[in-house]
Amino acid sequence: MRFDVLTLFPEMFRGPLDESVLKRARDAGHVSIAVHNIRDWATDRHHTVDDYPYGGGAGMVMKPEPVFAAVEAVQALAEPAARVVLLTPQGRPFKQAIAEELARQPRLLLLCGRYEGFDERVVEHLTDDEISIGDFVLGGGELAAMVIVETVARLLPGVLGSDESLRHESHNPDGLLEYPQYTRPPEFRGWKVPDVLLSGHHAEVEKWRREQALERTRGRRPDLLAGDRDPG
Ligand code: 9D3
Repeated sequence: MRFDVLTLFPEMFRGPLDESVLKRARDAGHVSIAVHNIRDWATDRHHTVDDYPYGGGAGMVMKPEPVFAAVEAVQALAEPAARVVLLTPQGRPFKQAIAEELARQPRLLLLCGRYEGFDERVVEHLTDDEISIGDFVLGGGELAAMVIVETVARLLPGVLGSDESLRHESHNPDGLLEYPQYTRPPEFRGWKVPDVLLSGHHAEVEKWRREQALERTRGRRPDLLAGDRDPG
């Protein structure tokens, strides 16, 4: 799968995309990620990418011309045309189900905003999708784009090892939080591992884990328990 990222801060992407699973996936050719600076498509002497909002108000808005030019130029770099995803606080809340939907695309173009956001003509006429990663305030779309690249890449065939892939399939069967996990030593600073885990009684271990997962989910994420599941 090909990702193109459009941003005013390409340097932010050096690092996170070059480590671990993503590094292996890129080296193996399962994913390619090209990062582009929107400012390269600003044509005036000062390479201006923002301007004052019509009607007044605080902050600046990203001008449409460089953004349209950047997206059109990057679309032309490869085939087929990419689905254009705008990262914005107004977008639909990112979920694993959305990652699965995006992972079925051959190509994604992730458009990151700065300032107060984009001129609405960008939103209406240049993008196919708007995504937010949650109800908190980021400085721009860059970290959100990285979250999406990592989440989607992990779903692509061959990206995870067979071990990790298997866990993916068989765990969290009912959308519950994970049960608590322990490793050696059996006692650390006076804190003991629950006896049942040392008992070797597989059925009892399974029962304990199910109970723990359910209890945790009830306490921390009641929204995950049926009734208010995201329809996708
Ligand atoms: C504090 C400024 N805001 C109120 C006037 C609006 C605002 C504009 C731009 C808030 C955040 C941003 C920058 N954020 C993103 O571009 C963004 C984002 C986010 O902030 N939270 C969760 N997901 C995303 S995706 C893109």
